Amino acid sequence: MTTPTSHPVTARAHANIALVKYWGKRDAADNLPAAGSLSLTLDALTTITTVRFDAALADDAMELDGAPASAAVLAKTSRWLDLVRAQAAISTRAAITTRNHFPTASGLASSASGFAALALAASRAAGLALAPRDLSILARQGSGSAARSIYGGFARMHAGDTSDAAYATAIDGDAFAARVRMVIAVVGGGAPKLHLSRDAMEHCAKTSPLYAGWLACVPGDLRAAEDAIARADLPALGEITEANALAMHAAAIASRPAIIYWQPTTLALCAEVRALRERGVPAWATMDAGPHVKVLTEAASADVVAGALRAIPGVSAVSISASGGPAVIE
Ligand code: 2P0
Repeated sequence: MTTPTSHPVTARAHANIALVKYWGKRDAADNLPAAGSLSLTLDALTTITTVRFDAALADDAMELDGAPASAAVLAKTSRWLDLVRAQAAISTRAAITTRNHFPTASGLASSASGFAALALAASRAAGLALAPRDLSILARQGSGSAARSIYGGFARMHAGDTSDAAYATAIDGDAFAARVRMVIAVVGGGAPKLHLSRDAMEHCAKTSPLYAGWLACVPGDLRAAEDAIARADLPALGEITEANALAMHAAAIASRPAIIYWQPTTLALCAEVRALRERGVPAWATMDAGPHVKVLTEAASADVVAGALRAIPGVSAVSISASGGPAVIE
């Protein structure tokens, strides 16, 4: 083991929204997903992270959005940095500075962009030059959804048979990705998550009578979503997106005790999205581990969708995001 001091390396990554959700693990220790997933990376949700390995440091240090990270976040990040140190055969501690540039009070999860930016910055700072597939594995070991944020546009997470096979790949569909937009409606002012998704997934897998049904529907949804992207068929992709999110939430809601991420405003937004469709506007809703609603639409309809969502009582902010690029060194 050596203890070199590195130059600081800064990386940028964007968050992604799953169109076919990741909900359940087959191995918590190595953070292996129970099934594949599929996402769209978004340009409006960005994390910028700087990492420097410093021989003078006795412990890892982390600043998050201008303040020292909590002990729990630092401990988790430090354990993850051990994976980078093992690959690079170094023992040096690291100083991390990370900042999220998300729409004001978005209340959106940042672990996807966070671990994607961290995987790129930390591996480079440690002297590693990892291929996207290996970066994706490293990001997954921090947070499952982060594996997909290594790529721009549409990305596909593969469950794989082993840890080395559980990575994401880019889906060829950049021209189609450039045509779509995600309209993000924030519900309830971005309150902290009711249930951490990591704990919620485990509870759902253990207690929900619908969990097996949820897992059984994922492979077909992945095939249908990939076929829709290959055909640049937005209505087909939208239908799968909305149906898959509802299946994930149905499994979560059936957990005992229940995991209910929705608020009344969430359902009012879903009803508005259906009403938009009935008027011929292409719009399909998806929800994650929180009450916010993200609406898949086309660029030409994004303003109409955003205006309709803004009018729903209980919505605190609405933003429009285009497809984002891959994780890059700044
Ligand atoms: C997703 N979610 O596919 C799904 C949909 C939440 C709902 O990925 O435990 O923070 O760190 O691997 O990636 C949130 O889970 O979970 C998530 P960990 P992560 O986007």
